[in-house]
Amino acid sequence: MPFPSDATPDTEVFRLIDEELQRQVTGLQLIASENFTSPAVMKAVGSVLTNKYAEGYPGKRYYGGNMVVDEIEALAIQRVKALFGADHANVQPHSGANANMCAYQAIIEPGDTVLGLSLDHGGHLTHGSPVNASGKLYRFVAYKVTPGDERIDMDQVRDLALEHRPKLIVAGTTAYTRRIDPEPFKAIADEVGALFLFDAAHIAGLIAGGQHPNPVPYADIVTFTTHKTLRGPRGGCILAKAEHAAAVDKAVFPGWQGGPLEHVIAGKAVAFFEAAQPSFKQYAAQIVANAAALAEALVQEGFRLVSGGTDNHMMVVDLRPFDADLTGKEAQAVLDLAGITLNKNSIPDDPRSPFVTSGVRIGTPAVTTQGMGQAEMAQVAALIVRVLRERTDQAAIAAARAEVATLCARFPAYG
Ligand code: DSN
Repeated sequence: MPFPSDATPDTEVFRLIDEELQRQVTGLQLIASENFTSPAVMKAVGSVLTNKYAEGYPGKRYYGGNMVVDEIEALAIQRVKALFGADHANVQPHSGANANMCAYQAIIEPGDTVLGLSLDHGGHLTHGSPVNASGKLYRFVAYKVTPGDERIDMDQVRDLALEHRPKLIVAGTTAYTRRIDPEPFKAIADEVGALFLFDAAHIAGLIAGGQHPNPVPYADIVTFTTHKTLRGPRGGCILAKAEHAAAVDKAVFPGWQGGPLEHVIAGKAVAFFEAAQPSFKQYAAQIVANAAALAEALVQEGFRLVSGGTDNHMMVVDLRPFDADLTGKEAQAVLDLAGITLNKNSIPDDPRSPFVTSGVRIGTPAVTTQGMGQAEMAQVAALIVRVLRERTDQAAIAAARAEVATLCARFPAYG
C-alpha cells in the first residue's frame, strides 16, 4: 500500500524531534565536535536512498538496482578526493571510530605496536584506549603533551618510536587546541620505518578551508568524520595513498561493515560540494577567529586555557584558577540549564576522574555557522562567566537563559 503523504500518525517521535530543534536553535551549541549541517545535507540524508542495499562498491555490488546509487557514491568519492588531493577515498565508514578501526585493519596486524596520543592528553578512544577495541587488538604506546607548554611532545614521540619501533604512528586528537604539523610525524615514521595515519576528525573542515596543513601528502592514511568542522552529515571517511586503496576498501567492506548508508553518503557528497565553495574558506577562517576571540575573553575572566590558547576551533578550559571547587561536570550541568551546551573535559594529568574533570571543552563551529562573529564571542564568554559565578542563583540562570535565546534569535541556524 503506498504511503499517501508524509503525514504520520506517530506524533510522539516528531514532537520530540521538534523539541530537539527548539533546543538546538534557542541555545548556544558549543560542543567542539558538533555543527549545524545544511538543509541540503539533511534533505539527502532523509531521502529514499535509505531504502537501498548496496554492499560492495560502485560497479561491484552484491545487489541489483544500484545504477543510481553507484553514481552518487562515485560522486562523493570524486569530490572528496578533489577536496583533499587524495589518491583514494572510501566514503562508507559509518563513523570516525569505524574509519579508524578499518584503517588499522587495512595496514597492520593484531598485536602490532602503534603510537598514539594518550586519551587523557587529548587523544581519541580509538587511539589505543584500553577500554576500546583498538587498545585490545593492537599494542598501543601512548605519547603525551609536555608538562610545560602542553603541546604534543615531539621529542617523546621520536624517543618512543626509536624504543618501540611501531608499525604505525597515529597523529590526531579530540581535545587538542594547537595546529598539528604532519611533517615532523612523517619524518619520525620514516626514520623508524613506520606507517603514518592522521586522524583529522576534528579539523577536516579547517583543512578543507585552508586554515590547517593538509596531512594527505604526508600520511599513508587520513581518517576523518564528516559532521564536525566539515559540517556534513554524521559519518566517517578514509583517504589513502594508492598502494593502500584495495586494503582499505576490503577492510571497510566486508571487513568491518555491511550495507553502506547511501543516504548518508549522498549527504557527504553534498557536504564535500559545499566545502569546495570559496565561502567555506571564509567560514573556516571565521571559526578560528571566533575561537581566538572566545579564548581571549575567557582568559580575561580568570580561566586558564590548556596550552595557553588555541590555533583551531576549540579551547580546553582549566576551571580551577577561576574557582577551585568548580568541576567540569558541574559547569556542564549548570550551563545546560542556561541553554549553553558544552562538555566536561579532562585537562592533562587531571586529578579528577573523566566523569567529573577539572575542565570543559568549548568549540566555535556551530555558532560560526549561525553567523556569529568576534563581538558575539565576547558576549558568549560573559554569559558563561555569569552563569558559573552565580550558579546557585536560579533567577540569574533563568535571566541568562533568556539572554541566550535572544542572542540565538538574532542568528537563526535554520532560516
Ligand atoms: N565524540 C567526539 C568528540 O566529541 O570529539 C570524538 O569522537
